[in-house]
Amino acid sequence: MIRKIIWGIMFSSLLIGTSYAQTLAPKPFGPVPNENQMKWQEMEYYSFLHFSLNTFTDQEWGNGDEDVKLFNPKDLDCRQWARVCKEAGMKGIIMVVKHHCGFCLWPSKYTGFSVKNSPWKDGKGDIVRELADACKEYGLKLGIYLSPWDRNSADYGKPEYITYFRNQLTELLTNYGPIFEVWFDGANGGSGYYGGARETRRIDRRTYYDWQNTYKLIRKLQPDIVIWNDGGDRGDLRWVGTEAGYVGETNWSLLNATGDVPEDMLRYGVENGDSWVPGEVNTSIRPGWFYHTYEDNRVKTLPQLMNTYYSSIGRNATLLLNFPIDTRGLIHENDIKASKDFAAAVKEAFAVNLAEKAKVSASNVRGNSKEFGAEKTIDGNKDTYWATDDMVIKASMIVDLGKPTTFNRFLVQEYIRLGQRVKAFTIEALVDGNWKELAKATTIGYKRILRFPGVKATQVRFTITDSKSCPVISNLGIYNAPQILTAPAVVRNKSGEIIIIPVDTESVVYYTLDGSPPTAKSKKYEAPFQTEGKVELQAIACDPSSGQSSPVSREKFDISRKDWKIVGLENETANRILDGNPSTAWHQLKDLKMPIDLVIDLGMEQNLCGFRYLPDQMRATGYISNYQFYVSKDNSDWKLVDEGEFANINNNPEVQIKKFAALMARYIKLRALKNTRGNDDVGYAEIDVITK
Ligand code: FUL
Repeated sequence: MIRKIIWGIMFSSLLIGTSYAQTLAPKPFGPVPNENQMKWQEMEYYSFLHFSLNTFTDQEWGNGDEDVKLFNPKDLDCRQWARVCKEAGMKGIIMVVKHHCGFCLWPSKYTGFSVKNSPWKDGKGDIVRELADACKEYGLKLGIYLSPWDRNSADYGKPEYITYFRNQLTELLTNYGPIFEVWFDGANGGSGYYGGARETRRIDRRTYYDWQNTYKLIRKLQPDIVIWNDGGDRGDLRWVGTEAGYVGETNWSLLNATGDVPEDMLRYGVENGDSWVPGEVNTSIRPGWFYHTYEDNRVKTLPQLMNTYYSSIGRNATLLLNFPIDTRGLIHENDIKASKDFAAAVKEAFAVNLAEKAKVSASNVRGNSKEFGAEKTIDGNKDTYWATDDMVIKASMIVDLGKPTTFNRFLVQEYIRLGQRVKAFTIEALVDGNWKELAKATTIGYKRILRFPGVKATQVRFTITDSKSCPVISNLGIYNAPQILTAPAVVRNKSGEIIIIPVDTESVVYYTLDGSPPTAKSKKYEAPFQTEGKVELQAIACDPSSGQSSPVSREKFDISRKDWKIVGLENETANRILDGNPSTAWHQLKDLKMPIDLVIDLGMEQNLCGFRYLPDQMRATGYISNYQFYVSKDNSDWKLVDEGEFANINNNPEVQIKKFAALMARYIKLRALKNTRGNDDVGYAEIDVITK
């Protein structure tokens, strides 16, 4: 009997032993992405297209009373849009089919404020249809931006509008094939035309739209969709809290399903959040979202776009890059060139994975099983991974490149289907027999790319120093990306002196003042120099060793501000408004109440035809949203020459340029009527005028 028992024990432990040989995969940890979020994340890069009546009125936000007859793009070509996006390496397009003004790019049954009453194609056109066809032809996915705020609709603010909104969504989600993403912007409620009422309508962002029922409708009509929502109930994706083109270095794909989401949380996610809500970085290739001719020379440069790439896709987010469609109905040539150069530079940077043929080893491998070995990070298969034993949350991997190799980029991916786990890691290189730290970072997520100065080494060590649970790493890459020179910054101070600042100390700066493109044969910049009157400056930074040059910095300065004085203020720091330095700002005194004026004496009469206002670039406060602009010859008899809103200044605090009919005056007055936060803080980084 006893023998039988002993045999029994031995036999069953043999069985256990065999089942142990087959190591179990780690269990999911915390929230994980659903299939739609997974497919979306793998798209990585796709475009936004902004096009509306705004394009023809040169505005960022329309009021809802614009004349539909203005909408007449003569050369509209959705195939060009799709081709450009495809060639830029994008995987899809999100079209703004209705912006805040309410104008619809498709002939909606539910409103007359659409293409059907415009001269374009005699009112028979449908841009959403043409774009859906073009996307299909080019193998791109289609998404839509439908603004919840509608400054045209008479019903906005009433329950009837929700029916209207859902009717429009239903049209869009049933008639145009598969839609991969739907985008509900957070700008909501305020002044507008509202069917002629011309008033201010406020709504409660949390309750008005009854999002949960709208979500049900969306998921019924398009089961494979992801929902982006910044205005109310949490969707599948989150805004990252800025339109400047980056997400936090620490970026958890998690949020809590309920409760407020301060901007910080948008930027970084919530480490122990209860829902999978990954970040999407949305930014425009130009300062504005809509097309303005005056931005033709302000298309982002290659270094700026590369920075955006590393600060979005390189930080566990996707990149949604906007092209404004111009008045012809096309993506502008400058934007095409920028997006192509960007695609080529990304391709070049990641063309050769130096780790691909390396010998890899790990400090711990789950169950010592080949299935979870370090090799799985370089096998080119996104569904295999290196994992450690359950209790091991610190581990390292050594990548032996076989010979001294120069590199400056490290790429790593977690197998996020099992959750986002890593909290901290380091990269080191074995230099002269010692481990030298190259970079230290926090989260990884779907993809993390680190940049560091080039180093030559044979061995690289990747150490996970902290993780929520055993790390699960699916991919690893080491690259040597070519150097990209950055255009120098140019400022003109109050006394008219021009200062050119290259990004690094090695490069040499050359410039021109006659509108011609600078080369290494142009004038060399040695020290700040004095200028008077209007100046057009172009500058480049050159690397003397490679002969390479940066993109061109172009700045047009108007009259010098040498003799300007801020009227009625002894405060020296107020002169920051005129110092030409965008990083310094001045805010009005605390006890003032709106409306708050700023009066400047230009020293002599000038032929004025516009002004520029740059809000505080360092602190997100005191942004003027509604203004009046006055001019005077004598500081007593004032003439109102312009008034309105600085649309979207809250999310995109770029320089605001306003023009008016030219007239002679010596004094200017910028009157702040409201700021974006509804308080009495008014700040300025720079104020300038435009003269004829
Ligand atoms: C913002 C909007 O108000 C802008 O006009 C733009 O559409 C951008 C993508 O979202 O919040």
